[in-house]
Order: sequence, then structure tokens, then C-alpha cells
Amino acid sequence: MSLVTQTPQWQALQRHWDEIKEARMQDLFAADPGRAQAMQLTVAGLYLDYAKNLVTRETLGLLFELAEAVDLQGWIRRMFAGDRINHTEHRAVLHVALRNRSNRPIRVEGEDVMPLINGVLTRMEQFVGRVRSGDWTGQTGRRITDVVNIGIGGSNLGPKMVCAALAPYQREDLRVHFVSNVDGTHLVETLRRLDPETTLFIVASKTFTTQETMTNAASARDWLLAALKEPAAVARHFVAVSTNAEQVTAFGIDTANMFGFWDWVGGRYSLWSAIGLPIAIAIGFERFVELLEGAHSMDEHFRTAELPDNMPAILALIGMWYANFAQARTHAVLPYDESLRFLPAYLQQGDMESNGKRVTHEGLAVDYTTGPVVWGEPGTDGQHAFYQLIHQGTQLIPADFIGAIHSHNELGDHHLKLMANFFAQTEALMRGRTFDEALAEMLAAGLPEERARLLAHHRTFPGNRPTNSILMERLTPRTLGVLIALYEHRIFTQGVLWGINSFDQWGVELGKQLANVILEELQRGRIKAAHDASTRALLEHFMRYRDA
Ligand code: G6Q
Repeated sequence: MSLVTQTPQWQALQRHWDEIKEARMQDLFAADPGRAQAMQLTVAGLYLDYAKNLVTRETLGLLFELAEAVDLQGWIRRMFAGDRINHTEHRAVLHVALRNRSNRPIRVEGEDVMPLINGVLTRMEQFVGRVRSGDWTGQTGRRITDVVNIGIGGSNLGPKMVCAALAPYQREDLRVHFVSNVDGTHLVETLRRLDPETTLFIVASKTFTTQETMTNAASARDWLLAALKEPAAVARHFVAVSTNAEQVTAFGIDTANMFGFWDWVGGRYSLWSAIGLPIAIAIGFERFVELLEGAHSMDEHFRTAELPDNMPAILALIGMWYANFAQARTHAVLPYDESLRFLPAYLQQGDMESNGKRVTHEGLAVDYTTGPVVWGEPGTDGQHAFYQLIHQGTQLIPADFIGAIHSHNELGDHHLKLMANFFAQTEALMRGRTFDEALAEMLAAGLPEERARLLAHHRTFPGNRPTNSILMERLTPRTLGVLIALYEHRIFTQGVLWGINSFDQWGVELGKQLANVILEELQRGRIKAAHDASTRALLEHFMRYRDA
């Protein structure tokens, strides 16, 4: 039992970093004319250019050796084989089975899970068909016009991101909404414009015990019954996506209208399961299958490609290189696509909940950085907001630029302007501007030398800021599936490199437990538990003004 930092491969990388840390990317291009060509890759219609990174071919070779030393290929094999690699929860990790379009048997403890998956997909297809055709009606016989998904975390972020991304594939007369926050504002503001007679709720909760979701679901049921009066209406207006049939029944939802999934589907990896029901309703079942097919092609690539051609592995290794050797603490995801506006938030959960860990599988404390802070906003909005710090701040922020060659909404030269900004930013981040260039520019503009010299310091860009560029032909269900699976496997690979379990999330528990204690105190108006002085003062302040 040892840490990855003790391997000779890690130490070789450390020595290599010390040698190349001052290198300029532009010099690396000059020294290696084949660099741009060698550092690009196309997989399932996704084009990746990773040449604008602080790596050489030697770096990549050393990174691949590290991946071999931690047995990445073995871990990939074990995941796809249905081994219980989430050992703290004693579960297999099989989101890849959900989109296994080859239908190759995948067994958990000897049982092939493919028939289970296909069974739920068939039920989803039937239900989606009925809702979209108008055959499934509300209690008063009117067709459904609005679907409200009530869920949080993994039962919200994925479907919400995908539905926004695939808006061009949706119909005007069937709208999908997402309510996650226990803040009543979220539900109230969503329902304000909806008609109970034509609204269908999907209560999406793996456990069916999550406080936020159950609170929202109960209030949604009250809203419905206040209008429709008859308790039987619940069965027409509520369906559930869950693994907990007992609680679903207790809520009043007919289990005939429950879509199941399994403990080997992690919440943040669940959009491919019945949790994707709002997606399938929004874009149609055939398109939902295309999303699965896209992800499956990335799965096949990840499972079979050698490391030097393996896109998720390459991105993971380069990301780790920055986190552990260049001490980068964050990673920016910058979609040049308005439809992908929720992608950064989605990947924030995917990455930070998976790799925000501090002990190895064996319980040893790590002595190295694990998952970075993941963040981002769509370009070009970000350019007018936070790019300043990426260009001229003191931190190194590796960034992924993501865009499409064709827009779904070609409008004049909007798309060319959008993409010109994409390409220009990656170029500017790498190239920077030297003091002499800044000075010359200002002298040419006629500034007096003294003023030009002062300003040149402020107008100097260090450059050498790394980026990956990811381009797809068009944002379709299929390419989106490829893209999401790429990031999932990038996260998985980094978890393997760091020797941590990417598939549990114990870190969310403590706050939940304390919230239950405090909720009871707020409800009774009396503080009972032993709180720290700050928390006690906050509670007292809240209660005093609440009562007043
Ligand atoms: C994701 C997490 C978490 C989970 C939510 C909702 O990987 O497990 O975000 O999805 O807490 O849980 P339920 O689906 O059980 O309501």
C-alpha cells in the first residue's frame, strides 16, 4: 500500500516538470514541427486539439507510463465487467451498461443486467410515446403540455443540462421544467404559469427520501389537488423515477408509473437511466437513443484504444499534470455554445463530487492534490467577465474550449463571430504579449515614451496559458452523448491516477444530518443541541426576527 507519489513514474514526472516548467509553448511548436498534427485526435465526430498545453511528446510518454503503473487499463476492464469498484458502498459502477447499445452481456454477481435495462427502456419508450402523442392525458382528459421534473443533484443536473443543450429538438407544445431547490420560490415561480390540468410531474429520486425533492413533490401534489380535488388525479399527473418502490407507493404514485434503476447507477452518472425520462419526453425516444449511442461510441473508444490514442485518458493525464505538478487548483470549462450553458455546472458536480476526496482506496491520506475546482460560463460572456484573471492573473487556469462548427440557429455572421472569439482566445492565451510588443504598439499609437513604458507593464500578457479545444460538427443528441461520456471517463481516469474512489460521496452527509437537527429546533423555536457560538447566534437572530 503506497501512494502514487512514491512510484518511480511519478518521480520521473517530477524531474521532467523541473526541466520543462519554464518552457514556452511557442518554442515547443518551433522545436517540433509535427506537434500540432501529433496532438490532435478525432473520436466519434469529436475533434480534440491538445497541442496548446505545457507538454512535450516526452511528457505524454511519461504520463502514459504513470497510467500503466496505476493499472488504468485494469480499472477500465473492471468497471466495464461490473466489478464492485465502488468498494465503500460495495457497488458496481455501470452507467456504461445503460448505454451499452451492443447489448453485450454485462454481469453483476453473475446476473446479466442488459435485460433489466432494456425492459425499463421499453417502458420508457411506451410512456414517452403516449405523452408526446397526447394519448396520456391528465385527469380531465386534456393532453399534457408541461412536464415538471422534481429532483436534485444527480436527479436534476444531467437532464436539465441535456434538455437545454438539445432545445432545438424540442416541440413548442411540450415544455419541460426543472425544480430542484427546496426554496419555495423555485416551485412557486415554476408553477405560476402552468395549468394543473395539463401538467405532469416526474418525481426523480433514487432514494425517494431526499428532503428537497420530497418537500417539493408534496407541495406540487397539494397544488394539483387544490385544483383537481380528486386524489385519483395524482396517478394521472405524477410518475416516479426511483429505486424505492415502497416510498413511491406511500406517496400515492402507482408503481405501474414508476421507472426503476439500480444501485450501480450513481446519481451524477444517471442521466442515461430512467432519470433521463424528461429528456426522452422533450426530444422523443429515438433521439434519446441517439444520445445513448453517442455515449456508447465513446465508451467503446475508452475501453479499447491504446493510451496514446485514448481521448479521455489524454485529457485526464494532462489535467493531472497541471493539478499535481503545475499546482493548478481549478479547471475552467468554457462552452462557446449557449445551449451548453449548464454544462459547467453539470461537470462541476460530476468532477467535484467524484474526485473531491482526500484518502485513497485503502484509507491513506493523500499527500497530493486531487480534484480541482471546476467552473465556467459560456463564451463570449465569460470574456467580458472573468477571462481577465485567466490572461493576467497569478494563477494557472487550464481551460477547455468547446464549440460546434455549425449552429442550430444560423443568423447572419453570429456563429462566425462566436467561433472567431473561441479561436482568438486560445491563441491569445498561449501567445500572450511581451513587454516590448506592448511598448511598440503604444509608441506606434503616438504615446509619449514615459507613459508608454508605464502602460506597457499593464498591457503585458504572460501567455503560455494552456487550453484544450474540442470541436463537434453540430450539437446533436449523438455528439452530446459523446461529449458527456468523454468527461465521465476523464473523471474516472483521474480517480484511478489519484487512487481514490470516484463513486461515493460521503462528504454530503454531515451537513444533511446537522440540517435535520436544526430544522427541528427552528420548527419548535427552541435551541437544544450544543452549537458553536457563531451558529447559536445565527439561529437566535433568525428566530428573533422570524417571531417578530
Ligand atoms: C450524485 C449524488 C447526489 C444525488 C442527490 C439526489 O451522485 O448521489 O447528487 O443524486 O442527492 O439523490 P436522490 O436521487 O436519491 O434524491
